[in-house]
Amino acid sequence: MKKIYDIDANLPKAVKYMNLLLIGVAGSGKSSFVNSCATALLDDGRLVQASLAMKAGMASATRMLKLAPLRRKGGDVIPIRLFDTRGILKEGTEVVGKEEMNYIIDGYVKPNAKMTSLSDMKAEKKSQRETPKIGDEMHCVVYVVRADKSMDDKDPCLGEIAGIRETVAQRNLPQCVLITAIDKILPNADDVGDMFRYSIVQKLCKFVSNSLKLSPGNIFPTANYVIEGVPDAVKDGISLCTLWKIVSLGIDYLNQMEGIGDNIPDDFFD
Ligand SMILES: Nc1nc2c(ncn2[C@@H]2O[C@H](COP(=O)(O)OP(=O)(O)O)[C@@H](O)[C@H]2O)c(=O)[nH]1
Ligand SMILES: [Mg+2]
Repeated sequence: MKKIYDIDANLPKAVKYMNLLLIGVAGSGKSSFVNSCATALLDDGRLVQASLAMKAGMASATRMLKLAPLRRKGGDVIPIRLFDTRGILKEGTEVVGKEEMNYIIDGYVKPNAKMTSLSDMKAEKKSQRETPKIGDEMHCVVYVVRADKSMDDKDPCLGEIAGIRETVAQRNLPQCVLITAIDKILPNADDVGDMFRYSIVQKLCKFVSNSLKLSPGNIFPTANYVIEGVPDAVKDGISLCTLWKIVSLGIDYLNQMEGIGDNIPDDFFD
């Protein structure tokens, strides 16, 4: 928790907020992840509904580049912006195309702007930035999939993600996968605190890593709070660990971009 509270110290001067983009189909657990992080960070003995979660199976209510603040204990806003996007799949068709995604990643779209087609978004001048800077760009792309959805080679979600993955990889932007609802695939949901010990979890991570050609170190199994739940140390811990892993990818990326933090002597490559 302290590491996340102290994130300011890890951000380059030009970057006021770390921008993390959550991408996933409706019902994959994006809003729940935002809420889980908000709950753990605020640490106020109650579930925070920062981003309204919706029932599985309902059409995506998220038609915007949704953003809600994460607050530390006491209420101050933490400089991490977790953007919650409209699902990438809707009845088998891509609703946010690669061009739109690139436009968002480049920082042209302001928080809480409507997500439509590229031309419509460009026409909506009020919700656009004309010349986005590094602080407006996304610093990590996070794909969100569910552990309990049939994750095999034919899974359309993975197919869609694989398509975007290429685009993101070309930009050297870090990308990772959040596998939510791990509690649903464990023999006993109460064992989420020990999820890494289960071979079913290890196998799933390996499968996702292989099929998306992403490093196993960038696959993060997690379990979110569900609406009926109450805060507990285990879920708080899982949410904060997962958030920290994502934030770390963003920090590494920014340090690389700014050329700081590497401390390589001038003659090293001579
Ligand atoms: N058991 C369980 N349910 C989850 C988890 N994450 C999300 N859900 C449920 O899945 C449904 C969809 O989640 P939501 O966050 O609205 O998905 P979104 O459309 O991607 O924002 C809701 O009913 C959540 O309560 C999880 O980690 N475990
Ligand atoms: Mg949502």
